[in-house]
Amino acid sequence: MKKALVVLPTFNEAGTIKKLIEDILEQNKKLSNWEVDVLVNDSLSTDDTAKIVKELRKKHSKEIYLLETKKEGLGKAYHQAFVYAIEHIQPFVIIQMDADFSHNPNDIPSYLDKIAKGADFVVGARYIKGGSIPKDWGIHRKLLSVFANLTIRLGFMKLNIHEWTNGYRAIKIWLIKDALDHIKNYSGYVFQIAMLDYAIKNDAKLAEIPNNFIDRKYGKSKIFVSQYILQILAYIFTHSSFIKFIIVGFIGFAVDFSFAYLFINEFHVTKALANMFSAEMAICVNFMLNNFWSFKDKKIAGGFFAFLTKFITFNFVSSGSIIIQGVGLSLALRFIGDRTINLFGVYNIGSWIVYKVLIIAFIIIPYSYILYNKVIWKKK
Ligand SMILES: Nc1nc2c(ncn2[C@@H]2O[C@H](COP(=O)(O)OP(=O)(O)OP(=O)(O)O)[C@@H](O)[C@H]2O)c(=O)[nH]1
Ligand SMILES: [Mg+2]
Repeated sequence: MKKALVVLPTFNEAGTIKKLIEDILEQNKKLSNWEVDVLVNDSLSTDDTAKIVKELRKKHSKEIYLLETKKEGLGKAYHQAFVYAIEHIQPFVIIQMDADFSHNPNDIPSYLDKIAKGADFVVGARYIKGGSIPKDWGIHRKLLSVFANLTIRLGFMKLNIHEWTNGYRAIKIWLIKDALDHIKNYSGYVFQIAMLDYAIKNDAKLAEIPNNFIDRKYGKSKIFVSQYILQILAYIFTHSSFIKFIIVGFIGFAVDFSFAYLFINEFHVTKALANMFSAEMAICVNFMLNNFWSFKDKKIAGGFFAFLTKFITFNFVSSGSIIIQGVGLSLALRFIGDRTINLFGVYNIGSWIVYKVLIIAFIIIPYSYILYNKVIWKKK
């Protein structure tokens, strides 16, 4: 028998907690290889949540655990529960679940099934086939949820992961142990994103299963939306190699133009030669910034020669993007046309500028990002 521990963070969930714990423990009847226990971390609810849990413990002292902590946010509550579970309960897997019945306890066996089949981290996904968000959610709530997930997916350029924010998950204890140091910095709801990001970066085996999120019927939501949005954006900005790669791209562009300008106007070098110099300067700057910042988790190791080999390869990849731009632009000019486009009735720009921007956005960025990840900064 392996132990699965369902962690329920609670703040004023007296309307649901009794039935929820009973429904969770009921799952034991369906499971022959698992023992399912419950750990409630109650952050000093002002209603009867803790009292109800204590009452239930009289009958189920071995299956129900209760922690009572100060209210310091969802992430903090999970962190405290994880530390307690590791020290005192030692389950094989932890299931995270909201205590307001938004997550159906009858789904627990499906999560455990995925874990038994080898997944380290199972996410209940609302945005895949078979999953859903509540129909009766207001439009702003729907938009917030959809856009938050989309922003994170694009921000991390991880298109195969469809759900980042839902809190119905099963995670193997070894992964939680490893992640403790990382997630302790995120005390709010953004902890969910930090936990999944850590799992991806550490090559955990992920699985998504459809989740039908049910709107809460009792109690109040604790989410503070504007703070949550800011925390999400800050997290992506500080942890996404894709965003950093884009910023480095802009810096490279600025370096290229500034040096070309300087060589041509100050040092009177010929235009072609000046542009070759400036392009190489930009390549050097991009390589260093990507190595020591964007992809610093995968920094080139193996000494000077490994570094030099990668630098030369990087030059080839960069030359590839120059060639793609040249060929793409001449094809577009030839087949779509070379004309002047009037913007907002004010500016006239050559159509080549539009082509160039589109080629960079839809060909050069994916081309470089994929090759950087697959060739230059490969995972060890
Ligand atoms: N212990 C503890 N639990 C919390 C805290 N904040 C939220 N929770 C619990 O975390 C779970 C999710 O919080 P909710 O307020 O339901 O957030 P949500 O599900 O995103 O929002 P709704 O759809 O409005 O319910 C619930 O079980 C809450 O009681 C906290 O600071 N401490
Ligand atoms: Mg909820």
